Amino acid sequence: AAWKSGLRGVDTDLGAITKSIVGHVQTTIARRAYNIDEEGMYRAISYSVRDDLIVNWNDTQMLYTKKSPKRAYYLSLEFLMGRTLDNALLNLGLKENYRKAATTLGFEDFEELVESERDAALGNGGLGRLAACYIDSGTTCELPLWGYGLRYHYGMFWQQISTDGSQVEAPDPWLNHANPWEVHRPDVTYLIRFYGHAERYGDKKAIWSGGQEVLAVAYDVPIPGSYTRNTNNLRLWDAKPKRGFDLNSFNAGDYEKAVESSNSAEALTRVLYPNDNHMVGKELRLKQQYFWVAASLADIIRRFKQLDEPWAKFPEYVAVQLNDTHPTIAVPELMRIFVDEEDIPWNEAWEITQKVFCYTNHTVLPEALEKWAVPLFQHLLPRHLQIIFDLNLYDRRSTRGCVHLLTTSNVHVENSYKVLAMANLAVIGSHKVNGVAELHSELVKTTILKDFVDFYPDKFGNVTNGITPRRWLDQCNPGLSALITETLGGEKSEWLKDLKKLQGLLAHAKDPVFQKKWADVKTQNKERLAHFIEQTLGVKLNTSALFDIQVKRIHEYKRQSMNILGVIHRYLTIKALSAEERKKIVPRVVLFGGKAAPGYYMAKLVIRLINNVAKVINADPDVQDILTVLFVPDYSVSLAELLIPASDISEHISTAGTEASGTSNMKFCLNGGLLLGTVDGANIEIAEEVGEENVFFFGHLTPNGTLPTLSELPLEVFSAWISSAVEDLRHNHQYRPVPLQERCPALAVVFDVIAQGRFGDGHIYEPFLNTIRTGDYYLVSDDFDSYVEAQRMVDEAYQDKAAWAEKSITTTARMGKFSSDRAIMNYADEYWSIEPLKLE
Ligand code: DL6
Repeated sequence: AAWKSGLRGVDTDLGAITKSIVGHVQTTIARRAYNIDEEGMYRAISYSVRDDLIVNWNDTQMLYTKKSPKRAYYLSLEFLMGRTLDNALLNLGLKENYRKAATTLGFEDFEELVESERDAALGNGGLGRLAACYIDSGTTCELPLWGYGLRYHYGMFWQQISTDGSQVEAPDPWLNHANPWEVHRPDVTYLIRFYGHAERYGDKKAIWSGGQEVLAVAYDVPIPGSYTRNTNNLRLWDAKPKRGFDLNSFNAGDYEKAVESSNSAEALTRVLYPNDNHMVGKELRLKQQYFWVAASLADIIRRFKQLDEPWAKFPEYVAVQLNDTHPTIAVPELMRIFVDEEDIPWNEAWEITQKVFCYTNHTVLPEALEKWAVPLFQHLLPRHLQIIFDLNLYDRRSTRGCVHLLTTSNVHVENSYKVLAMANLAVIGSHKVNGVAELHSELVKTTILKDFVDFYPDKFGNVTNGITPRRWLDQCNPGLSALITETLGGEKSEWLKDLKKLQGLLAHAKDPVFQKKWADVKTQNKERLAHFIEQTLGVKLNTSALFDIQVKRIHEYKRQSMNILGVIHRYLTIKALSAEERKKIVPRVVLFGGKAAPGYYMAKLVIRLINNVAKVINADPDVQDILTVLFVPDYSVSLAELLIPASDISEHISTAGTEASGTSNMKFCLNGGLLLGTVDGANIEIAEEVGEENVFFFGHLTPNGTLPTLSELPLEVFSAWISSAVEDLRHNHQYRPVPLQERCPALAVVFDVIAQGRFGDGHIYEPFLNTIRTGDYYLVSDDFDSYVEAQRMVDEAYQDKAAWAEKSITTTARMGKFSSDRAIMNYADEYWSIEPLKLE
């Protein structure tokens, strides 16, 4: 407890906190204390907490300046932070004091205040939330780690569901109310150039001039660690016009033209592209990428120059992590700065550049791989294209022509044009490349980047993803957190900072008294969720039912389709039973959540089907309290915090070889939910840790319903087997098609029911049904029978309450590996070579 009081920079007793809140009410937000509303109180409290963070933040930055450690910079186009206040209070150990202070000031329901905060939804899904977990863990592990991203004015869209069940997108103007968690830094700005022309001279040098210039302005978000005073920084860039408006047009009375350029500058950071695992080749997106990367590198270089060290030492002070290929333009940009601006000879510049970057790949899906058309790139970044061409020649010589940065688009042969394969550029520009789970890292090497492996075998590695147990257990599941601390003894911080300590729960897994307490927490979490759902959607849930949850982006490869088709199958099965037989059924609540990219027709059709199936099932008295189905709109980090602790089973059912890792699988299991999944991504490692007997695996590619133990089947063999088995199945669907009726009779019955209009006009769903009838790229018909069988096994297992509780406790107890503290230390040691630096 010492760090909470004595070591802190700010007075944190109750009186001081109350005074600081009232001070902010009166000055920062200019209101009177006796007529402040909830929104104002939330802001005043946040400013007060921020004061505390900023004291720590300043001290940490001063320490870094004084000691000049090597630092790592995490470049991510997405940081899906969610809410901040609760997280900051828990990390600072001040939640109870602030709760009391708020009560003193007349705000009895502190949780309501906390929940009034809007999510910072600056990300699409797994990749952005991973960045947020890593930035939390980096600080908690006291690493000198900064994040760099963009300050989008509109985050991930607000999802609404129309009366016909379809997704409707609305903007999310999250900055409309001032954001207390950022510090505007007009003193930190850089000028960023686009377009123009590049003239070569000398040896591989050039002058880039003309075009458009835009200002990048910094906004800093302090990132607190848990049980430490260390506070890191997330620097987000916003775009501003270089000049307010064009004076000539203004003087000539053409006001529209006068503000045109300032509008175009500000449009840069206006909105996050809402695509997950799908590349969109839009100029504005490329502009966003360069703007962010150029500002971040300029900032890093300015800091390095203050050290007055030779350039050769740059990699001894700087490591840059490329989060997917989005920041890959950093490679030619650093070369441009070195060669054109700093006069460093090309070969030396290239050597330094490669030592700075590491690249994480997050997907092997072809449609997600970034490829930029050369003409577009040439137009926007003419100098960078020259550098890439030079690198291409250079690298092709050293790899005897086997790897190439340029490939030909295969849209139509007659229309073919060259594209830049950004993953290839990221590989040659980095000294380390990793995937995000063991199977995925192997697939990266055997599929999309296989040409590089022969030349750079030592570059490739794996860092399995992780999640922060602070947000994903302590914060979202306070009941379970308290029970764990009480059971393990000692301070909460001990297991929160060393998650392997959860293994101490294993000794209690069979204890009926402990099992009862464990199950009670789950029931309370279900009740909390049921209350929210009744309030917001007006549907009552049976909290003694098995809660089965699938929440993630809606994507064909994630196969929400199979889940809803399975639900229909279950419904038809129950309907065929007598009233007596129905009483024996294990009641289920099936919850879906997730957003579809606005242009993703098939994913949106699946949302519509889910909603319309839910409507019919929930209105049918025959299945009342036995089966309830719901699509929870506008899935977000905050909603995840409510849903995850309430699950008995969660579904992670991607086609084998398609989900790089998944991280929600880790969150559910950490909260004692059991996993129903395919042999894919991190599911495999979760099963290895928690024991195969505690997960429900299924799928055509899961021989005999069990995981081919990796020790028996080496990973290379396993990954090769998965890829070729998937390919064979697809090939057969394409060239030796068998009618659905024969392939999977149970599924054919479900299709007939949909087509006959049981869930609204059947024609609407024909395009979706046809993707499975013919082609079935995601192998739904191949896996459906074993999915239904796995669900039957879930029902059976759930009936034995003691055995289920034991499975649940064992699962939580063995999830220690999946802390993002482990993952970030793995990056720190093996990729960045940075060390913790503690603020005393
Ligand atoms: O690594 C974080 C996360 C994985 O857990 C998911 O399995 C994977 O689909 C996701 N990948 C992307 C790639 N998109 N892009 N660009 O979001 O990364």
